[in-house]
Amino acid sequence: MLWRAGKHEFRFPRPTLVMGVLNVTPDSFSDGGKYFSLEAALEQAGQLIREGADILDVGGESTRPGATPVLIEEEIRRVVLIIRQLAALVRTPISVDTQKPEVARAALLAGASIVNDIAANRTDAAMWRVVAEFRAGYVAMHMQGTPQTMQQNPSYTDVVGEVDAFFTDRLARLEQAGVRAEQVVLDPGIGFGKTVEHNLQLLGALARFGHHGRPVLLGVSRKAFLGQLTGAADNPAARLPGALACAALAVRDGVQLLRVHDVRETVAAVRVAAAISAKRRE
Ligand code: HH2
Repeated sequence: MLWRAGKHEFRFPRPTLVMGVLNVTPDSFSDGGKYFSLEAALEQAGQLIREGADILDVGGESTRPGATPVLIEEEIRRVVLIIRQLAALVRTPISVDTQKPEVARAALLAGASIVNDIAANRTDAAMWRVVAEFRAGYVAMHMQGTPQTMQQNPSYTDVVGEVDAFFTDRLARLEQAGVRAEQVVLDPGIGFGKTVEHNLQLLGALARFGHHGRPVLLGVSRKAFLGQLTGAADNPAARLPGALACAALAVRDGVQLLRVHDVRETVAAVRVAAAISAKRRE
């Protein structure tokens, strides 16, 4: 399986790709404000790369439940400078975590190769035309509702079946908009319009999403459901052991990308899980 993302190409099977999160926001739920200045963001990017990140995911708008939306110009201002600098300094592929086609375009022009779209449940194709034009990689994430409404009353008849059907539908729509399947990565969107039970059902069914023939990305890092399961409810950083358990099981289930804040620890967990998976007997 091949994933094309601008000038980058990833061939699978290969070791799980670790996408390091670089939030240049004042209000992200887990690290808000820490990397808001250009200097701090560049320093953190270097750290993530040294720890083994394969991709850097730069985000200028928090997606936490109830977060305040950011204006286009402000989001562009937050992400473009850092992406331009990073693209000049490092070879690591850069992804932009945005819901806005205008921001995606500006980021791709600045040197990003991947658009990470938590709002792939969109109805209009403007974002997809940008992705098609730049031949960028595209992460199509499932979300029920919007970040403002998603946790109010998430409800599904069959969460796994509905997310799976969403992937089928998005691949078809993306193709209509000129985005090739080989550009696309699928993400079940853990915590985006989902209860703890929905998240667990999806995490238990990750292997099922492989039939689309596309890489699957998982983002569980520091998320609230881990706190609810382990009692680390008030401290996102204390959710790491839970996230590492998910990472190991995801590797076993064939997930190709992990989006994480704690790169060094995830790289180590992935390495052990992969070594065991390679010896598995069915
Ligand atoms: N989760 C978050 C943000 N972007 N993108 C994808 N594809 N998958 C995810 O699971 C995902 C994502 C939320 O985490 P974080 O970036 O730490 O927080 P915030 O949105 O508050 O900046």
